Amino acid sequence: MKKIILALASVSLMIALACSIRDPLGTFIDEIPTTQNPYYFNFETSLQGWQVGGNGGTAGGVRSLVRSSAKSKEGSYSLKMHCEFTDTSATNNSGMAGAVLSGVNLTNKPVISMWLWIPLAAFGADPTGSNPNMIQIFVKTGTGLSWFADTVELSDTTKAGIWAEYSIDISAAPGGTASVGEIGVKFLCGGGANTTAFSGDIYIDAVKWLPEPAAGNYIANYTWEDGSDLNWVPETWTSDQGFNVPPAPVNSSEKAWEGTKSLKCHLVLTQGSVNFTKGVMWVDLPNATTDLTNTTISAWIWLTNGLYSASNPYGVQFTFKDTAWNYCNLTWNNITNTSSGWRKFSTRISSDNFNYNAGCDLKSIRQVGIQIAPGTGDKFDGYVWLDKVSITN
Ligand SMILES: [Ca+2]
Ligand SMILES: [Ca+2]
Repeated sequence: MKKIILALASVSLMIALACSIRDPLGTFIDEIPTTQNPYYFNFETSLQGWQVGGNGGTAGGVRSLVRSSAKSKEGSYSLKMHCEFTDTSATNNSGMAGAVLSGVNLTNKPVISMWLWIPLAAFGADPTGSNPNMIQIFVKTGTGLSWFADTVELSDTTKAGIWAEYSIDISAAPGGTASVGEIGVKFLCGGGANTTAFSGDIYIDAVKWLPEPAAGNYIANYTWEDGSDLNWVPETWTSDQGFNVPPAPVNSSEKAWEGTKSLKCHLVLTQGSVNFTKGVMWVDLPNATTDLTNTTISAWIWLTNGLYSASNPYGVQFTFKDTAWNYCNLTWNNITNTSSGWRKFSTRISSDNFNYNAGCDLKSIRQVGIQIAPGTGDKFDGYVWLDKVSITN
């Protein structure tokens, strides 16, 4: 019975995949966070909506924003904010950059953290004097986009020229925390000896909403730090056995997103072949009747650039089997990495996000999987690593 269902699922899935490739439905971390996917900015593939001046604010001495591989806190890229605060004019002694958000609800996550790399030059000629330069982390909240900022005086030069974490608690934002419409960074010259303070680059990366889910909010959390495979196994059904190739998946210290270990998986894909249309890695949940409705699943996957295809993108999907072995897939996510590295995939587990569903009941799930499939005509033989696969509510 299980195999018949899977065979039907595979045929329908191939149709679904073909549609997905033409019309990607990706929910990426590297897109602007929405209420469905409130996570963070890592600048790995785009500016993620950040713009000079933010949403109608003063650009001032902030002259450009580009992705840069010169420095990164997480991944391979950061956002480089080029600044030229070179005189005392009102339009040039401060300036900002920000990202427009689509009313993200941070009611339960009122602390926003970001990492900034601020060069010593930005601290000005007199950092410990009476007019230090300043950095503001700001948000605009509520229907009126009310301004709220946390000001940091750039007087502690031990934080110059390194990645340092800056955060803002928006609990007291006048517009409330239920609808955050913008987040950004503002630089202000201090005046006095710091009036003509700074020409150079500030780097921004790893902008997150804190706190991360408490342990009690994890329905599942696979980090592979115990050295085992955590009972993750490859699918062995005919068309889906891309991961069912030697050597078997194994705990690995070669790469890790979190901690020192991950799961190394050999993957062979040949689109159109009988056996390697896609690969799926599965794990049995501790409870075979787990309710996953309106939870969030995320995974860090190390992807080689061999899995990048501009014309026929490879894709990643989360997949589930319910207590009765009915099968479903969530949103298809194109693999957009042009360089090898860790990439986070995160999707709200909801029937709204079905890419394919064979009657799967999200209220009673027994297995969770990650599947990778090629675009038309593509072939792959290589390794991927999984880490920090978690389901949270
Ligand atoms: Ca980054
Ligand atoms: Ca790990």
